Amino acid sequence: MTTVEVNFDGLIGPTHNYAGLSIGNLASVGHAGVVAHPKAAALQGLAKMKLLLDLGLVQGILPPQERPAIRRLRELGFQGTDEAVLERAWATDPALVARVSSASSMWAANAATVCPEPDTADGRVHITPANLLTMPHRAIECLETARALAHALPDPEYVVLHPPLPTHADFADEGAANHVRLCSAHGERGVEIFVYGRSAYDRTGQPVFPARQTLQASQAIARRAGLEPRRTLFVRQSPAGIDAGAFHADVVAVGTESTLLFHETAFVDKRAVLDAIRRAADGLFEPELIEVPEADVPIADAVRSYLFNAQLLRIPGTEKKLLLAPLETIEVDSSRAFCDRLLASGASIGEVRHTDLRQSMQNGGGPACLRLRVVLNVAALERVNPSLLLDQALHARLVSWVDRHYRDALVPDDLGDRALLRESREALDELTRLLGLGGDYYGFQRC
Ligand code: SUG
Repeated sequence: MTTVEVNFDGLIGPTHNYAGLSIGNLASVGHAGVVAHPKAAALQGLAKMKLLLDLGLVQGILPPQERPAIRRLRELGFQGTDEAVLERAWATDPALVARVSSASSMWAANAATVCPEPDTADGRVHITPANLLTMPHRAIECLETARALAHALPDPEYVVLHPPLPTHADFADEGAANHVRLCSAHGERGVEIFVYGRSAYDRTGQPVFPARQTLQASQAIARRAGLEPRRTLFVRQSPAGIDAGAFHADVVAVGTESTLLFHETAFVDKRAVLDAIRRAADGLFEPELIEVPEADVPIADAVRSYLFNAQLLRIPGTEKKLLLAPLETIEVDSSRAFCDRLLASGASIGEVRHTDLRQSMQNGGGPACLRLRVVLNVAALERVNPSLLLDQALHARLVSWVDRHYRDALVPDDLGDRALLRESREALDELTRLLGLGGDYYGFQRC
């Protein structure tokens, strides 16, 4: 039976801005206060989705979340009409308003962890929405994420949607950005690699920047899915990498099928990790482990270029894999030179293409951050909500929707503007019709 990878990309929301919210994410902090271009951002995201669609892949969409999240401001004691709540919060605590206004749900690699059906105990896809509790602006995402996933993948016969993990720092979870699955082909049993930044039980050697994924969270996700222990690995991301700005594992490693492309500094005790991968794959497939040495691409360049935050894709009808990398990969000399050598090396990666995602990149989100990979067999794919699968007509409608509703420019000082609240709601209200989400999808529609 054919099994495919469906990429659900987060549609970039109308409040996209640079508020410098993510300590440890160098791009986010470095662009704090810069003028953002929400319309350009959303169009860049849609262009990437269309590129994959044109290449013959199945492309899904996750809607943006309701921002500003007035609900959160009310939980924190602000009262009155929605406009008054926003204005009062803005007058007393603009930093809080920035935290409830981020369009951060665009980075769908942090939406959830997906364990595909060939690996799970009951033969269903298991999904755990990420609690994202390390960053306050992201911790408000998970309930609406769960709602979006339930709309996209509504059939429990094929997909088990777990609740997010408990809301405690011991179980801090950032989703698929810290999870790689290797296999011979998507439909075959694979090896699932969970990369964590810290253990809740061991404070030694922790990075200065936040380690957002715990070992305990990763273990719980694997347990829920009933993954086979000998095919499941828990490996620690190097604290030095986190302190160099690799705030998620997908900033230093990317994998698909039997190929893992990783930076020399990605993991603690690299040799043991590579041995463990080979052992876990034994009898299933021969892993292709492509290491990028620090001497070739220094970690600082890897973080600047987001070489590893590429999408590694199998395009139907082609023999070799495609690496879809951000434009910045060409602009950083060492990454560009590495890609040239990679293509000449005889590895299974036969093409590198580049995509312009500058608006997202300036907040630390490359091609891989913007998508949640969901591996589905034919029967499960038939049960996906078709309204959330991109085709050319929907792409054209979404481009027109962005053109009509999004601002060209936005700075954090605009976030207290009641007009932005109104415009965002008008946009999202229309979107629920475009995506068939129903007239009560967003909280503001239910009031
Ligand atoms: O969580 N940036 C996101 C970027 C997430 C990238 N995802 C992956 N690597 N998978 C984050 O740090 C910045 C928002 C701001 O500063 O306004 C932000 O949230």
